[in-house]
Amino acid sequence: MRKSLPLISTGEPPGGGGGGCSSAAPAGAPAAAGARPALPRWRKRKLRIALVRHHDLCLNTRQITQVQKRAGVLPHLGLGYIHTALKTAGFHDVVQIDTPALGLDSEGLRALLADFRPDLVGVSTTTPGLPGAVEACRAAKSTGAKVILGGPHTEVYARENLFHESIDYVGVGEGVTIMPELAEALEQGEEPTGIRGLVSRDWDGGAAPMVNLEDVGWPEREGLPMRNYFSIMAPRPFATMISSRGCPFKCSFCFKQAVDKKSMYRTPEDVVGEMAELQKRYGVKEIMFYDDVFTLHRGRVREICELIGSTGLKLRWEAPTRVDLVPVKLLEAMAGAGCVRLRFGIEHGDPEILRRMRKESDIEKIERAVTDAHEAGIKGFGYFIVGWLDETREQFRRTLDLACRIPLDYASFYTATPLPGTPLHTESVAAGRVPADYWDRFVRGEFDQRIGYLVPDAQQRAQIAYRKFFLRREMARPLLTHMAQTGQWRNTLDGLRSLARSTSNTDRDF
Ligand code: B12
Ligand code: SF4
Repeated sequence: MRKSLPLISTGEPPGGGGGGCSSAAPAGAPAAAGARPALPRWRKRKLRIALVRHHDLCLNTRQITQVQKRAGVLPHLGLGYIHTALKTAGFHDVVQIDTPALGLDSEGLRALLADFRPDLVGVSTTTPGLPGAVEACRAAKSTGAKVILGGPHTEVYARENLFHESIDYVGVGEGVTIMPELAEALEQGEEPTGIRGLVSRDWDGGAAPMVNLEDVGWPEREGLPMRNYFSIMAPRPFATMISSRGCPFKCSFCFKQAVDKKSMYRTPEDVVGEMAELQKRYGVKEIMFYDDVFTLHRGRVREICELIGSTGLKLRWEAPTRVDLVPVKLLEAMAGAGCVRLRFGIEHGDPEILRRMRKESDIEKIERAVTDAHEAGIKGFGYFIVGWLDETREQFRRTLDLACRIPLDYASFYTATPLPGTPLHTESVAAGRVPADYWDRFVRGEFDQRIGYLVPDAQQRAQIAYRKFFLRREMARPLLTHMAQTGQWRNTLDGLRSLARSTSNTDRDF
């Protein structure tokens, strides 16, 4: 008898089904571009579908281990949206398997999949997370399911992933359209050709058309281990949301996706409605927005704040933004509506490197924005990048000075990582710092080593930056306030202890 899954997330009880559509799909069936009749609504779809995130093997992280380990386990909204789209299309026998949240390794994932016996498995990945995703695809294939890989990674590498035998299809772009169409084709026993955004060994459907997430509905969270998600930044339980997608800026380290060409915004009503629902249903105490730049459309943010005020919603929330998009009045409105923290993409303290990053900001704007937020009662979190191409120690020290000089309560110091398809990658290859074919070979699984740092001591610089920022006397009060407000005592203290323990004699050289 089939055991019930801890994270089964169904609109209907798991019914008979399970009949392995993969064997039902006739080889070489005629392409049915646009001609596939939709199944009648009343007919229950039998396909069993698993949506998986599995990234226990992330070589190319930009974060130091002490921080990576404690930062938290944050939900995957993309899979939640795909789940909703599948349900709307009538597919109810769907589970999301989020191995970081469940604490499962590859063996655990394999066992769970074997138990669920899916017909179709969709695995999501970033490029750095690919080794874990390929493991998940292998586990899925071992159950006899059809396997599709999707996520931001496939926007730069699509067909190349088919090098891995366990991957049948690659989804490029919107999973919310690709997955229901693929599921329907498999359900009907057809070859999935003609689907936009689907790439297989016989078909190349280019990229899927863009969708406004508001038209999909809210991401499915039912059945997810909501209490296992945590962030060192937030009180538990917390949740994540996305209120807009896309960013028109072109910072040279940032991986651009199709959605960046045309930003998409959800209406204030839809955003505030989801916030209220999260509080009511899951008792969440804080919401973390995953937007690229939350305040891109200031009028909309103002309306969100007004709506929060008029509905009487009392909830902490926080969001990412740029230093040039936070006028004082907006900051005041946000603070009044429950915004407790803004994450600023500051990146560097050296004007020359900021210019090379194509950041379109400057030190004065950075100081102004962080100070204004602080004065409005919003805590500042600064994202910084260390170890930029040819960054001198002097330039690195400017980042440290800036981070410690402005009223920031938090900071993260990523090591510069030339993601494929970015201008930073092109420049790093041209400068001879990384091999031109690293990512191509990484995608084929030829490496167990991360891409090279752009300055030899980048990792050490990141460590030093964390230590100097967080282990300062001036941080005692903000850290205590943070722990008292979020309850993140153990995690924060462990992190600080581990930073202190790693102090080395060479810190003095910086
Ligand atoms: C929130 C976030 C995180 C969160 C949560 C991760 C998550 N996947 O949800 C955390 C903090 C954990 C994180 C970590 C990292 N992240 Co991140 N993250 C984001 C961010 C800001 C938003 C993601 C999001 O929710 N988008 C909205 C949802 C709706 O979109 P989505 O998840 O992409 O899903 C859509 C499509 O991709 C597709 N899709 C997704 N999955 C699947 C699966 C199938 C089968 C199909 C068909 C389609 C499909 O359909 C969905 C909608 O229709 C993006 C930037 C961005 N704008 O996307 C960066 C981004 C994804 N992250 C990135 C990076 C580099 C990282 C890190 C490596 C950074 C680090 N610390 O070292 C790690 C890697 C984690 C890992 N091991 O894979 C890069 C990825 C670049 C790349 N080439 O892959 C991005 C694009 C940022 C950037 N612009 O450079 N990240
Ligand atoms: S780093 Fe931020 S501002 Fe720059 S392009 Fe990426 S999302 Fe936009």
